[in-house]
Amino acid sequence: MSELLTTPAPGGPVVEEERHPHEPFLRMDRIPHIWCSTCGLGTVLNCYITAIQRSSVPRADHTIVSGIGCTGRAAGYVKIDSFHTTHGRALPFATGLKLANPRLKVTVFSGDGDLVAIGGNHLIHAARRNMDMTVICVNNFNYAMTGGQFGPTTPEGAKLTTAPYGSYEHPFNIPFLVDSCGATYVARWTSLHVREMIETLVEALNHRGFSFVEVISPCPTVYARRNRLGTGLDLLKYYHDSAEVRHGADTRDVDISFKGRIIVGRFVQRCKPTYLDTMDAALGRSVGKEFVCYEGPMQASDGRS
Ligand SMILES: Cc1ncc(C[n+]2csc(CCOP(=O)(O)OP(=O)(O)O)c2C)c(N)n1
Ligand code: SF4
Ligand SMILES: [Mg+2]
Repeated sequence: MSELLTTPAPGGPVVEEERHPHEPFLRMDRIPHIWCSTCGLGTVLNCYITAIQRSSVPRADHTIVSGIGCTGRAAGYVKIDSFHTTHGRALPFATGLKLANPRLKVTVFSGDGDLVAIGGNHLIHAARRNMDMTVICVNNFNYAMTGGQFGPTTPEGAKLTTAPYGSYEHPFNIPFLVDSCGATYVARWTSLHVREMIETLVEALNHRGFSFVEVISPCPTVYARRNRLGTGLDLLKYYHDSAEVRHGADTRDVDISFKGRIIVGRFVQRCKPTYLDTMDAALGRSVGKEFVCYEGPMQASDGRS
């Protein structure tokens, strides 16, 4: 809901200015944004900003790191400490940030190409380490910003500029990938599932360890046009008709096929020492005394300790 501000102009009439409640969290000097009409990215950003406010982490401790791409633009729009890094390198940058200042809540907000293709190596190792950070991966099934090349998340049979007859590669099932590598919180929603996505993002932000949220999101300009899937609204209708909520689903069963059903929900939530926990313990053993660079109880986001 918007907010009406009344500004008395000196000696003149009272001017009414309409402000969006998220304005304090946006770099208004960067607006209007570059995203196309009915692209899902605005919705995901909106959910993230709401989740920041509902999380238990103070605003000053939130940081956002993005790679390059349409999704990567998010870091430039949020008014918290933000870093727009090189393509595929958001995760190592975020890791360095967390190690330099363990108090920060570091969130990587980036695209499927950035995180799973060029940055795939960094993704598996961040998950393996249970690195203390949250990753929001916006999966639009293609490299959108560069004109729609296919990649490792493109469903088999989907057409893109570099796959004019349809991709014939097996795509990654991203939740299974990060789960099998060691992620301790894994969820998936579509950009239609606003309420659920916000709840999940709050949980992910409060979680200690590597939390990963995949958001399936419309790219009407490139992916949908190439595949004649209609407008952004048509894609939301498809999500509505094809999404099946299955909390706790075995991640091996959540593959996405072209025009197929989409299993969504919170799949994994487990408690395991994080990278900083194991680093503290190892350094403590080396120097012969307790070494704590990050204070706080060992706790999963569902409150289990
Ligand atoms: C090292 C490097 N390689 C390639 C590029 C070109 N490039 C820019 S954005 C992009 C794809 C982004 O895809 P994705 O991460 O899925 O984001 P989307 O645009 O789909 O949101 C590529 C290949 C680059 N900028 N830097
Ligand atoms: S090209 Fe696709 S992902 Fe990029 S802003 Fe446009 S609709 Fe969104
Ligand atoms: Mg993409």
